[in-house]
Amino acid sequence: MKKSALQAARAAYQPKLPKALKGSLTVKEGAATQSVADQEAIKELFPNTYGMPVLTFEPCSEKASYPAINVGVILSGGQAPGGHNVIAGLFDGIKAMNADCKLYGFLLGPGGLIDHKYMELTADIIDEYRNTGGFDIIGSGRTKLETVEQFDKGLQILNQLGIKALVIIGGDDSNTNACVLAEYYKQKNTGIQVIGCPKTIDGDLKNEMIETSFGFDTACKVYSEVIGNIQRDCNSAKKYWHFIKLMGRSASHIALECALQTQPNICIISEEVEAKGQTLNDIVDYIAGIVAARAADGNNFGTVLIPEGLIEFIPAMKKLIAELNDFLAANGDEFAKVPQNEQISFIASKLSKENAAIYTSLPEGVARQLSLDRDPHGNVQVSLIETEKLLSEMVGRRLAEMKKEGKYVGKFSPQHHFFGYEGRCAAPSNFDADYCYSLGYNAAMLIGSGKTGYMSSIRNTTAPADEWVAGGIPVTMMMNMERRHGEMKPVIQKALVKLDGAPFKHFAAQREEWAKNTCYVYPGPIQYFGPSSVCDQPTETLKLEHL
Ligand code: FBP
Repeated sequence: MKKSALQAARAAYQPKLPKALKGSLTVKEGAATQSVADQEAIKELFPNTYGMPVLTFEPCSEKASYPAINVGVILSGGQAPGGHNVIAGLFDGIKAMNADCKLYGFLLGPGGLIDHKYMELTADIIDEYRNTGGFDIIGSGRTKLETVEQFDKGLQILNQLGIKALVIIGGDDSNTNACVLAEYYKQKNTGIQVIGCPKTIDGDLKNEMIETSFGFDTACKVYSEVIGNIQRDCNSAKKYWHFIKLMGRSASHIALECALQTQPNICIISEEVEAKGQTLNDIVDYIAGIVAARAADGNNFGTVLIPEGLIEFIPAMKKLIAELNDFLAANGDEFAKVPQNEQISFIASKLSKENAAIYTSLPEGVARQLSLDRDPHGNVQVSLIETEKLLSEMVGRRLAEMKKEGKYVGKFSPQHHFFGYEGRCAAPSNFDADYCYSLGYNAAMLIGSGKTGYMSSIRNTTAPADEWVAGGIPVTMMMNMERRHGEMKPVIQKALVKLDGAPFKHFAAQREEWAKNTCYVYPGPIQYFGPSSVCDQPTETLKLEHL
């Protein structure tokens, strides 16, 4: 396969490891742990994996000997830069324990385990993928591993291949399911260990013990590069307002991080919208106010960052979507027979007065999206809603009203962008390359220490890699009970943007100035070679959280 010059040079990059993972190690066990909430309920559901201690690896001089075992690995959910390095680190880690260990990859996500689709990952294959973006080494998928039938099907192939440990690389849901699987395999005395690794560009799998999920660093740097480029274009022509939607299914970490890196005129944070109980009109008024103030200074241009999950955080929209979901689930067949040009009025006539008023105030395209695009569970696919267009259209209307009232003199020409897929498979930054390789190598050490139900954890990540702290966090420690599809379930708490956290506070303290003046920062592309001050910086979010 033809390689670019950068790919060829990057293949030779040796990711950095924390001190403890560079040679022989010993495990230090902390005190027994508790789940973050609902301790009794979680303990009852996880009698074999609850309360385990936090583990820290420390260097030691004694060389341990490990048996040759077979290990399986699964990539679960959305792609995130660095996944290949987790697998490379895992491979090198098990080979360092015993050269006869073997690694099997299950294909296209958890479905590969259930359907018995796999391949052996040999040194030649691994070498092709070191320090590359993407999940294409074995593919990924969104099948959820959650039923006993699936666990038993998985057990068949694990036994058949002699696999003694399974590493699941995924987000909060996949790691929750990894823990349920660990508990089940332990309870059945299968002798199979299950270890999780924290992945997602969304950055919402983090807590006291997991500082960041991998991929967030690279994805945000890619988006910030292009936002910076757009800002320079915008500041050169001075004629467009750019509405930029950024991925992040639920939490606004990506939008916030990109704002910290690029200093746009406006960045909406969904968590703040929800906390303040804002309506769509409040957001539109806020943006229109800034557009008008800049126009008064002669600046008819600017940038607006919008998190992908915004719609579901606007309390009134959330209620409308919930009523639409229920109505269409019960009356889908009847709705399908309504002619297209009557669909919007048909739905409006069936909604509560309050929701009908919001529904009919939406631009037609958005109202249509809300009623048509549903996922297999019958829910609106919020990521398909073009929030960037919805907002710019409503801001345009609001500015026209303001013009009539004499409150706005200017010209408003919007441009729209959605950045998501552009960053999910980028070549991992040095931070992600090192962090992922360490997470994978560390997962191998957790396996070698006989652990199950743990998440691979690398801490102290704002220090140089040599000083990173390697170890394991019991997954049950991060859990609480939440209602999912009408049932109470144990889940890892999703980390939303904290409004009292340092990254948001830093942003909030400066946003008025960024709105009025033009304070753009142009981060430029990720650098893989060069001075450490340019190549090895973690995200602003991590730096501010660990000041
Ligand atoms: P994960 O949580 O699985 O890592 O995926 C994150 C994400 O990239 C979101 O930002 C986005 O909303 C979603 O995946 C899109 O996924 P898909 O391409 O499968 O629709």
